[in-house]
Amino acid sequence: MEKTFLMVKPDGVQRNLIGEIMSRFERKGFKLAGAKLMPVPQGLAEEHYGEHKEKPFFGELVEFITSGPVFAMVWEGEDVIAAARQMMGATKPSEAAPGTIRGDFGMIVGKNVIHGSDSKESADREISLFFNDGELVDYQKDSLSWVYE
Ligand code: DAT
Ligand code: MG
Repeated sequence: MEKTFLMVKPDGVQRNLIGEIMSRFERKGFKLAGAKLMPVPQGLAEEHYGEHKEKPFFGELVEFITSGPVFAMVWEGEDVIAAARQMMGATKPSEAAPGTIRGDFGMIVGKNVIHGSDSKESADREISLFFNDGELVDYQKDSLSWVYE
């Protein structure tokens, strides 16, 4: 089953949105494989956002993601990477559809509440950056027979 890395950013944690966001993914039918509240050290932030290091907003992005704890999660499901991106909404909250996380809870691109992997490669990379193998749990979830055929 495909896995994705999702992270409630410091603004979402401060604004008490962890439960709301996890609830959306749970109700959708994703299966939780791991989760933790954690600070993001400078080096991890720079590596995680490495693809943006030449962008003018890189400094602010790293400063923001290290400004308070994040809630890091790994969720599993069929096409879960794309499904989670749909549920997050567009990068700019002003362009994110109502009903999406960024559309419902965000106002500006610099505080857009949630991160999610955008491809299989980034999911694998980000999961291994934030989680050790021992922190991911593989278990049977019988209710999934009511989610899938
Ligand atoms: P996403 O988070 O939707 O994958 P991204 O990978 O293009 O978007 O950018 C990573 C983060 O960087 C994004 O969530 C918010 C910030 N960001 C992106 N574009 C920006 C911009 N034009 N100005 C300021 N911050 C920006
Ligand atoms: Mg991205």
